[in-house]
Amino acid sequence: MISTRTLLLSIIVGIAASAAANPLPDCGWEYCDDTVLALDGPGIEPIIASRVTAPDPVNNGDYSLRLVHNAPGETPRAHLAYVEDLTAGTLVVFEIARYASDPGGGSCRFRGRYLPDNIDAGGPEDPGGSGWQWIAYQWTITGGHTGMIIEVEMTGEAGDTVWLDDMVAVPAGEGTYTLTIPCFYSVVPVATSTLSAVKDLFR
Ligand SMILES: [Ca+2]
Repeated sequence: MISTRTLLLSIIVGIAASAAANPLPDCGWEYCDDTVLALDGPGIEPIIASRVTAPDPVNNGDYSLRLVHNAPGETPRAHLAYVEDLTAGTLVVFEIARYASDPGGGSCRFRGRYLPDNIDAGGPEDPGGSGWQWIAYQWTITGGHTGMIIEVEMTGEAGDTVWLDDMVAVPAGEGTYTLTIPCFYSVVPVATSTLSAVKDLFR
């Protein structure tokens, strides 16, 4: 069995070569087969992650990410973004569109974990409900931390399904950071990567 850490590192190496052509983050699950960076939970596939198209719900473009809870009695997690080389005081801006077909069927919540010590940084409350909903949150990097993992926890029952699209995960302000999201790995100059510029890439 491949450990979560090994899987994460393998995927980073695998997508690094394709990053040079795109200087800004793209998180709409449009351009490659990557789904999430890694999974965390019991068994080989605690969440079944798939890149899907219609008739699955898609908020923008042709594809979205479908996550199916596959760990009975547990709360499995999928890592969505990985930001490094940050300094204290930096804001990490996160936005994502989330879809459930019925109010209780897509129970999940988005969480941050400070790096390198993997400390829970909290996150937005799950809005619940059905259809597409927009979630936005900001974390502040505090002293001693240099980065963040952003993940989604599936908090309901096995078989629950949630669809995600249009993810933004970007530090705000001047500086340089290392961002890893599905399909993208690069050092990004923050000054030229405003939030609106990132959004324009995939909406
Ligand atoms: Ca999309």
